[in-house]
Amino acid sequence: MQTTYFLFAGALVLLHFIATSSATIIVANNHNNSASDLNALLAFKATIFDPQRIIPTNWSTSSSVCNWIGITCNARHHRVAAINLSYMGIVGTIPPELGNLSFLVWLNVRNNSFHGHLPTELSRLHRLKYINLASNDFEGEFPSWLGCLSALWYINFEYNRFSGSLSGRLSNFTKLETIRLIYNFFTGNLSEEFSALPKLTVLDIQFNQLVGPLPQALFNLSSLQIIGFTNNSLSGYLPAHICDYLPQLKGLYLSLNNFEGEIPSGIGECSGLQVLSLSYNKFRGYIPREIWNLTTLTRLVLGGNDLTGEIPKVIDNLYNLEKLGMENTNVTGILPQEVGNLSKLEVVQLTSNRLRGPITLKLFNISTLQFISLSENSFSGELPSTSGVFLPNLEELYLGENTFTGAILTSISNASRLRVLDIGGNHFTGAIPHSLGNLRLLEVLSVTNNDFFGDLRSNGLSFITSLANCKNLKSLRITGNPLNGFLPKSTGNLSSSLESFHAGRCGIKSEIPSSIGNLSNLVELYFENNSLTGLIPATMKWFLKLQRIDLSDNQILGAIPSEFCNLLNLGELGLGQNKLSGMVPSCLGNVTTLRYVYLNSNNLSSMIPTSFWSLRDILELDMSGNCLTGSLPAEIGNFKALVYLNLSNNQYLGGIPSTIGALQDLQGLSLEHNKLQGSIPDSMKNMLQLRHLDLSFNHLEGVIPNSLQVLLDLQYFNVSYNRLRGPIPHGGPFANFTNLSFLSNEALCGAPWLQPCASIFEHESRTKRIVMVVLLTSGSVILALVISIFLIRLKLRKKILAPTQNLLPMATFERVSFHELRQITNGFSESNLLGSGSFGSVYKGIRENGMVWAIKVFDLQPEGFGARIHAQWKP
Ligand SMILES: *[C@@H]1O[C@H](CO)[C@@H](O)[C@H](O)[C@H]1NC(C)=O
Ligand SMILES: *[C@@H]1O[C@H](CO)[C@@H](O)[C@H](O)[C@H]1NC(C)=O
Ligand SMILES: *[C@@H]1O[C@H](CO)[C@@H](O)[C@H](O)[C@H]1NC(C)=O
Ligand SMILES: *[C@@H]1O[C@H](CO)[C@@H](O)[C@H](O)[C@H]1NC(C)=O
Ligand SMILES: *[C@@H]1O[C@H](CO)[C@@H](O)[C@H](O)[C@H]1NC(C)=O
Ligand SMILES: *[C@@H]1O[C@H](CO)[C@@H](O)[C@H](O)[C@H]1NC(C)=O
Ligand SMILES: *[C@@H]1O[C@H](CO)[C@@H](O)[C@H](O)[C@H]1NC(C)=O
Ligand SMILES: *[C@@H]1O[C@H](CO)[C@@H](O)[C@H](O)[C@H]1NC(C)=O
Ligand SMILES: *[C@@H]1O[C@H](CO)[C@@H](O)[C@H](O)[C@H]1NC(C)=O
Ligand SMILES: CC(=O)N[C@H]1CO[C@H](CO)[C@@H](O)[C@@H]1O
Repeated sequence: MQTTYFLFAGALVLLHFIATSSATIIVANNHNNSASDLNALLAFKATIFDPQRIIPTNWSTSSSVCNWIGITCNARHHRVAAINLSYMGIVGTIPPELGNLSFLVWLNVRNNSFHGHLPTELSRLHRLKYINLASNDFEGEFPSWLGCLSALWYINFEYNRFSGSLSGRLSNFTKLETIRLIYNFFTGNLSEEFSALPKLTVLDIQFNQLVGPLPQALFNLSSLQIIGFTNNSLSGYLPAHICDYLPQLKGLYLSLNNFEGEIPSGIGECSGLQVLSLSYNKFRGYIPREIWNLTTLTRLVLGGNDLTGEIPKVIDNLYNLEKLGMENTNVTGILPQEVGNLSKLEVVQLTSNRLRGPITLKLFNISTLQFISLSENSFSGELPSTSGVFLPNLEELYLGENTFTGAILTSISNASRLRVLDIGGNHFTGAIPHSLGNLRLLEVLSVTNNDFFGDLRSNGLSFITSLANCKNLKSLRITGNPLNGFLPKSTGNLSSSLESFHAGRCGIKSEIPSSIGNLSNLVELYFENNSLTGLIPATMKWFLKLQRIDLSDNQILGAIPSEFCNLLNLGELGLGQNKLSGMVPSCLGNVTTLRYVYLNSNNLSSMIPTSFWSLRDILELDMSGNCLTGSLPAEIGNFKALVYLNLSNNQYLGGIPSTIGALQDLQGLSLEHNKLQGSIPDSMKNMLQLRHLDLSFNHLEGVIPNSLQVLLDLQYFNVSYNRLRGPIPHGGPFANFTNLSFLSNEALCGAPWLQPCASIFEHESRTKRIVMVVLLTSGSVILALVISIFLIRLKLRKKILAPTQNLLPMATFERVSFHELRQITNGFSESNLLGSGSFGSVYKGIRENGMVWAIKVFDLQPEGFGARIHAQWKP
């Protein structure tokens, strides 16, 4: 970037400095003090670890410090004037003794591993003109004493870990020309900076964490050539007359901040501006017309703002332009053919705008172009027939997501440096030309979602053979074209560097050739939604880097090959909707990387091997629509990360294990159309993320646990066609479920469309309980005991015990139904539990009239019933 400015021949400048400083030494220093230089450098040597072992031997007291490597003395007085230890891989700190090098002019330790804080003793280096600490691990604040070093001309602290505020610290450098603080952690705002910097030329504080507006004083520093604040969090407006006092400005780098308002038209006064980089801010409004008069511009970078207007014909004023970056700016209109006059253009980035119309032939005549992206616009028409002919330097061409039509012209293969060709999401048609194979450097080819077509006779996939010439091909994407052909054997001759192969929805009607196993660097293979037949080739065992494979929705036969168990990077296995049969291979339990497994709608049979349930990190598992049998093992609770589980439409037997409640991230559970028995586990109340629960068409019995009312995210619930009984919960999500959720069960009750529950009330509780109700007034403990009801379901069934007279010290009775008690305690949920003891538990319930009740529930064995009551409640 701007580093090209001020690239002086370092050594020459150094000599110049040393020479000028030695001239002043004679006056300043009339006694020989080189002993202190030696001490200082020995102290420095002691803090340094030099992995190349140069300094420990070279910095020897047997020779003068002036002969030490990296040390330069001034000629007349043999005092240390310069230290240059750059690029030596040194680890160490700067010792305070270095402040004794009173004749030091030049300090360069660039690109080492120095760390720690800068000692304040360095403030004694009054002759220091140049300090370069770039690319180390220094930390601490920007030293306030640096302002005392009035001779400083150059400061470079970039790529360190300096932090804190710069406030008030960038002033009084009357000779400073360059300050580079890129890539540190400076924070705070700049409100008081920038006074007394009459010579400042380069101010570069890109990639820090500064906030607030740019201070006005900055725009008065008339020698400034470079202003760099890319990637901070600066905000506010740019001054209208931004350039009036910056006649020398060459580079304005303000991208990736929060600046707002309009881009000031005063920018047109910066007549020497070469780089204008304002992208990814919050600028709005029109692009000022004055910008198009900045004939010196080489880079115009405005992307990621919400700008209005069109790209004008006068863009060809900018005849020095090398980069035009206007992606995501919401500009409209057509791309004027004058763009084609910009004969130095290298990068045209216009992704994601509202540009339309055909693209001008002249764009394809700019031989300097390296990068073109017109993706995500509304460009249309056919590509000019000479596309590519005059683009010898083009490396990346993105035309995706437009409405281009016509064929890909063979002339494109003249763009012989092309590495990326992405024309996906258009209406290109015809055959995919074999001439693409001439693009020997091609790395990415995407033609997805077009109208390229073919048939079996011509084989629409035959171009694959020619792509064998592209030895660097990493990504081949042809998904979504009616190619209607077959995968040639030569598929295996594609570059072994191929990582990504997408050929879904292409109408492929063949087996997968076993030669595909040659593509040993594949990371993703997507062949979904074709008419693939035959077996999955065993050669896939060579895909040791494979992470995702999707062969779903084909007509693949045979067993799931155990070769998949070798693929220890596999995360996604999609084999659904095929004709696979046999067992799920038990070795699959070794592929612990699996996250997404879709084996649905095949003819898989037998049980899921137990080893499979050890895959603890699975997120989605769909084995629905097979002939799987056996019972759901308790280990299902191991799948703690599971978000989606579908085992519906199989032959599962037995109960739903209560461990299923451990799947606390599960959002979708489909177990419908099996032969599951037993009750719905109460533990399901812990599956708080659940949105979809389908248990229909099984043989489930018992009640719907009232505790499921806590599943507030539940949007779909279906327990139809089971043998459930008892009341349907009212609360939580159940308020929204209709009869369609509960069709055809044995004895459900309580919902508006069903019988009331009273008549079958005594059936409902399977636990044996006695319930006492204790009235609480707020703030007090138990004041009065008002025992209303005991509901006990004993072995002597169907008998509701009458309240036992001798247990009642006072007599204000109120009858409350068990149902209401359960409702006001949220089904005796844990959140309503006030306490529990040997006797049982006390729950809090709030009735409709606002009264708070404490409800005591005794855990009773039928035998001990009488005795326990007396023990507890004898007055
Ligand atoms: C400093 O040292 C580096 C690496 O040895 C060298 O490339 C560079 O020219 C030196 N600079 C000066 C000014 O001597
Ligand atoms: C130290 O290195 C310098 C420069 O390479 C060389 O001239 C000098 O002889 C070396 N001194 C010793 C003691 O190795
Ligand atoms: C200073 O002392 C050093 C060594 O002690 C000697 O080499 C040098 O010539 C002396 N310089 C002056 C100016 O006396
Ligand atoms: C050099 O610096 C150290 C530490 O800053 C100090 O103690 C010492 O007196 C100074 N002078 C000499 C001649 O070493
Ligand atoms: C800068 O110089 C002015 C005038 O000499 C002085 O008042 C001010 O304190 C100095 N600021 C700093 C930060 O040194
Ligand atoms: C651009 O420059 C031309 C020629 O110097 C001048 O006529 C025109 O007014 C300028 N346009 C703007 C917007 O400054
Ligand atoms: C683009 O501009 C149109 C009309 O000027 C406006 O309605 C739309 O919100 C803008 N889009 C964005 C993403 O700013
Ligand atoms: C899993 O891998 C281990 C060691 O790699 C092997 O011994 C074991 O048989 C494998 N398990 C299955 C089920 O294949
Ligand atoms: C019932 O459905 C409505 C509308 O879909 C929704 O806003 C509301 O939150 C739902 N209630 C419950 C308890 O899920
Ligand atoms: C330009 C240069 O040599 N940079 C090096 C700086 O040091 C790091 C290691 O700390 C190297 O990776 C860079 O190549």
